[in-house]
Amino acid sequence: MTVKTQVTDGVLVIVSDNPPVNALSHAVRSGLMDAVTAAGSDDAVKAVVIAADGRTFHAGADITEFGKPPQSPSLPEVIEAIEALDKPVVAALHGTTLGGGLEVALGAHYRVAARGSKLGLPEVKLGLLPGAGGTQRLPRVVGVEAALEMIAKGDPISAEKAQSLGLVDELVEAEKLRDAAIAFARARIADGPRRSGARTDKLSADAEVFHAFAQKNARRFRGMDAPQACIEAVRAATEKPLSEGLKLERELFTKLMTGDQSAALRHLFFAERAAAKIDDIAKDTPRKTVSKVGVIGAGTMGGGITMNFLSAGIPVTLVEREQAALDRGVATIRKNYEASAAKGRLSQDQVEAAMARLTPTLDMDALSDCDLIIEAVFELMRIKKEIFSALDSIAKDDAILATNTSYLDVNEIAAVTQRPESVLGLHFFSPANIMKLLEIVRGAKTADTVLATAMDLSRKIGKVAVVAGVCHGFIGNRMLAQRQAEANSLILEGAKPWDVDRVLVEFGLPMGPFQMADLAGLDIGWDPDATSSSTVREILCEQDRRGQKTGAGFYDYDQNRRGAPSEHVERLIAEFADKAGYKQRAIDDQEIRERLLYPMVNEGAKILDEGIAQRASDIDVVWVYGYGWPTYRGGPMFWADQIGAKTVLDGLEKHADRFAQGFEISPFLRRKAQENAPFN
Ligand code: T1G
Repeated sequence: MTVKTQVTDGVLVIVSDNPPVNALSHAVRSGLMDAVTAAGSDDAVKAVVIAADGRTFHAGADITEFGKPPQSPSLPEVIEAIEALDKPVVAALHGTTLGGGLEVALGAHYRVAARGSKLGLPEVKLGLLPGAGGTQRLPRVVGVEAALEMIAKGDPISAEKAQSLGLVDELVEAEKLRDAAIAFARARIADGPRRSGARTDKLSADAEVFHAFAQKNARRFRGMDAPQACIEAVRAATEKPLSEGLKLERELFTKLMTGDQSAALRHLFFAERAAAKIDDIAKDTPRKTVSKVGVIGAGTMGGGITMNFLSAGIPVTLVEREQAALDRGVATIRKNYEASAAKGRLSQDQVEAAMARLTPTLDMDALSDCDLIIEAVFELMRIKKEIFSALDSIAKDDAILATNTSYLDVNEIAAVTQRPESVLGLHFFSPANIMKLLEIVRGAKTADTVLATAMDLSRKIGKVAVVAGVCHGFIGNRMLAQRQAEANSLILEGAKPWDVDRVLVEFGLPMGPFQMADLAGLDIGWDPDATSSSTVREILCEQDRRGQKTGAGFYDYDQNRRGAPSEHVERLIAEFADKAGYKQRAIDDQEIRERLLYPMVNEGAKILDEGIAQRASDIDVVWVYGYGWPTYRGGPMFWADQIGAKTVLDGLEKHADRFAQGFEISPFLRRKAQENAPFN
């Protein structure tokens, strides 16, 4: 029984129990509707409490029901019945009251919440808007500006904040919630219902508020349909009566629900959760305890990696070869923490607590009591092998040994140890303390317990982890290399670097390959002693145009590091191309887009075919969390499914004579095209 009821001294307590998150499935909606209807006609019932068992009050509509034929009662019907009841209804909120769950609570007349619980309307993160009255009732309760923030951004707020906004009437300790809600309901019998929908006292707002809000968040909302619809719906609450506002909300909701963007964002919701599952190892595979971590290398990556563990409460021993480098690394870690504190994201006590967990040392032997040791040194195989063979005699027997390599062969590194089963790759992305993605690289001999432990640990440090097999560049960088190769060819054939970048930015990526190269520095991997003007990039470095840091690279930069197209670079490329035998031509945006993105999809198909990635949605998670692929396009493989594998194949065949020597179309892609079948 998903919804149970019990009457206690005139108070009907309705309790849902639909694990894991009390999603408002058809069964729950029916149970709620039956209970509320019964309450209406039962004179013994003087008041109602709506509550839930398990870890949370309703965390929203059941997303797995989306796209399927609607089943009655709908959530708006249930909420209307709750609001219309002529007896006070109190919602008892714990855990994460989200989406349709908060809309149910807004349909209720009063809300009692557990301290430390959260409330929010995250529908916009699914490419939707609250579709069961949230856009009309929330502004009536918390005011227009607070409602805009909650609805158009979708971030949850604390119960404490909700009380300060008037959204929650009483805060209690979690263990006292149910009783407190019943007492609250009993005390409101005389007052009767207080309907959110009927309130107008908080609805006055200057029309400029909406324009200013959209302007202020333009960068964040770029390319997305849902935030604009959210703003329009909240505006309607200030201009229309409730019934008309609800009607517009429904229209906007239905339009978004049937759109590509919401399909992409819902795909990512489940893709992110699927990525955590490792298909071929048992769910109950034993996990190792990781209570102390070692990091070798205090550079940009080592420092960022270290912060993840310190912030998660795990002590870290940080090893460097020279004192100066060690001091620099520790100072950068403290500077990053201080910066977060300055922004109010951390208290000074939290900064000091994190720094107190850090043990900097020049002594590798200090790693002998670490449960996990992560090597984050220069990307040279020789150096990595030296470190791992040394670690083999230093690390304790059951320690996990990990390399942060971005490209190199993890099996070759593991082979220099007597314990390859304890070795894997943990490929963090820069800045490692911020980027959510973690590629967990599974070696040929990596033990299941080591893999399962790494996956659990990634959640603990706030990462979204994806398992990748061993190949050059794993999942993300291997596909990126295809795009980069085409970008370099396109500029020799006549496309301008700034046009190539513009096409990808218009597609939704934060920046293009040449802007990215200038940001990272064109001299990564460049050897001034061996340079020979063999590529455009080498020539730029030889001319000290090494990117933003030298004020010039592919672009010319002003003092605010704003880039502008460079006539000098345009001439330089044309001369280089001419010498290399290229006959430059005009290249349109469509060709640029197809030649940058289709080879990525093709490489993704190879990665799937080789079993380097467990599933296509993992590739999508890698690109969204590691490379800024626009969330509303779902990821490269989901995007390929939306346009069709046949379209990608036709595009690759159309440009085949342009691709680099040795470029091959994936047989797996051909099969998908022939079968007109999706990757996901
Ligand atoms: N529907 C169906 N399944 C859900 C679900 C939902 N709303 N939320 C979670 N799950 C599944 C999830 O797939 C996973 O399954 C398991 O529950 C545990 O989730 C009309 C239209 C609540 C904060 O967007 O943000 O209401 O992988 O691993 O980290 O306006 O889940 O185990 O098989 O994420 O503790 C709005 C979505 C819906 C909230 C818990 N609500 N959920 O996080 O566990 S739209 C949301 C979350 C809506 C109305 C509209 C999180 C969580 P499995 P988990 P967690």
